[in-house]
Amino acid sequence: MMRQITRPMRCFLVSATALVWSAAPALSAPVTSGAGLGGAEKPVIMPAPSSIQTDGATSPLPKTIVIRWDGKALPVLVTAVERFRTHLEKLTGQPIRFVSSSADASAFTITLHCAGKDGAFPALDMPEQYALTVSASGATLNAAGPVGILHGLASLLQLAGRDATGAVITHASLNDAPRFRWRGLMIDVSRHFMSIPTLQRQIDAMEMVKLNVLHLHLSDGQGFRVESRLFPRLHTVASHGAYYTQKQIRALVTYAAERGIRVVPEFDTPGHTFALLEAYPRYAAQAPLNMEDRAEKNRAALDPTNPATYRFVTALYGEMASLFPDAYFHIGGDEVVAKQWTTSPHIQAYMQAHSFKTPAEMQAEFTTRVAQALTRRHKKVIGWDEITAADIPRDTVVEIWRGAARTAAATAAGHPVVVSDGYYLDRLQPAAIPYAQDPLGNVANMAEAEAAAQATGPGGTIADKVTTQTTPLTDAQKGLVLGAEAALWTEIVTEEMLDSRLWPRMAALAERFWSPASACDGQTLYPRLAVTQDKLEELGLESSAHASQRLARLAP
Ligand code: CP6
Repeated sequence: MMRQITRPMRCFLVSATALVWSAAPALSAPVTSGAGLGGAEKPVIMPAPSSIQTDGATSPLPKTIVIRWDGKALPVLVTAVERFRTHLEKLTGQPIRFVSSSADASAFTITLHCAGKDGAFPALDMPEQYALTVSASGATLNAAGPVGILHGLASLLQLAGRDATGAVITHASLNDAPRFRWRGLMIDVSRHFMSIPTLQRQIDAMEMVKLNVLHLHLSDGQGFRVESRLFPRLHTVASHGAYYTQKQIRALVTYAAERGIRVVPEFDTPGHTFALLEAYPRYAAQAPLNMEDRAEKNRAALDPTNPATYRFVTALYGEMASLFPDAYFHIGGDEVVAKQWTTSPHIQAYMQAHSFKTPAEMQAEFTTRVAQALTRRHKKVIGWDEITAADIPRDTVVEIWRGAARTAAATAAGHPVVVSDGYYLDRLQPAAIPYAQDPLGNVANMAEAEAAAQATGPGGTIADKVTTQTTPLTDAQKGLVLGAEAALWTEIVTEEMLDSRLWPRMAALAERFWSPASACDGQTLYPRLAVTQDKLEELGLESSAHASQRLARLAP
């Protein structure tokens, strides 16, 4: 584990890596930062590509590199290549100039070939595969679409680095494509607001590890976070002063799109609506709102019997649906507290009049009506798994969070699903635990996960901590699993903590969601995460070094 150290503040991280190594003597395959160890070891690319051939040999990376466009240079790719250049400068520690041609026939040349053209925004069905070859004379990157080029550039960056001789690049040949089309990260910006630069840093890191969905949980009991022109009290009152303007949202969506990332907005109803009801109390199931008990912030719910509630929700969703261009719109639907409805006389009477036997049946009516309004606006609807407690339209996407058995049930009923069960990163657990959890419900590489997690301390084995699918999914059910999402709930996570709470564990999940199950190597997970974290920090993620600088400023 001898890497070139150019900045003294990195020493701590390297020694932490060394500690992981000494704690896991069974690990035998050396892991390097991708370049600079005399050509003997495998480079680290996270997530692991579907296939890679490399002998570990490296070439010096010159300061002037020829970029050759084999086909049209789409604007999104021109900006991506400029971003790649600045990243390359950071990772190699030398200035780099890109030129379009060179008199020197032996100049290092990167040839880019993008077969397809881009839609305006990334989408679930965009082609993402790419093929990348790096040799002494240069690199060739072929992709079916622009996002494939972005993924190829992310891999190419991880093949670059520096050693005692200077900037180097590792020779390799990759063929790569994602296992799942939906590879997300959900951030709760209601409980703790996250500023735009903080979200941009997450998007930058997501691009590096080939995640493609940023799901923003934009409303909950603690705050409504988007400017609304139709219902301005949502940002003037329900935000408690912390919200994104529509202009900021548009810019953020564009920022993400340039990096191949979709933004899926969530506006949680009919539960988790305390903040919204502070602004518009007339839609509350229980009036007046209980302002005394802080637990009430997770309980207050909309009144589903009031026609005005539907007019409000569908108009608000309409406004937000046109602000966010993604085809998918998340309506929440989680954790409705039944008592909010069952202890209200007029709601009880409504349930009886409509023969709703349970609150869930009444919620299904709410979900169906809201979903129909969104369908008219050409949106596909997604909600948390509670929405399947009673019959709802079959094409409603279900986000699973309460156990793999619900993946089986929802797909058996014909719903597409996104799995976030097992992937809650606000929970403090070692990366190996969520990493061992497969989106299809079974545990991949259990033996390896066990070995990698030996240092997880007391409290049983990995097998105790992950949920296993008792009945394997059929092929038809597997086909309905669009992908998976890590979730970061922020009741106890502040903006200052966000980067360190999410990363590098998020990179482990990015691999779980992208790589073939067979390419997920639990044995080398921790050292590979350390290498990846170093690079993410060099590219701008807030590091422990930033945190200690902040602390140093606070010192007397
Ligand atoms: N907030 C909302 C939450 C959670 C959910 N919805 C949550 C529940 C249990 C755990 C973690 C998060 N904090 N709106 C459930 C989807 Cl363990």
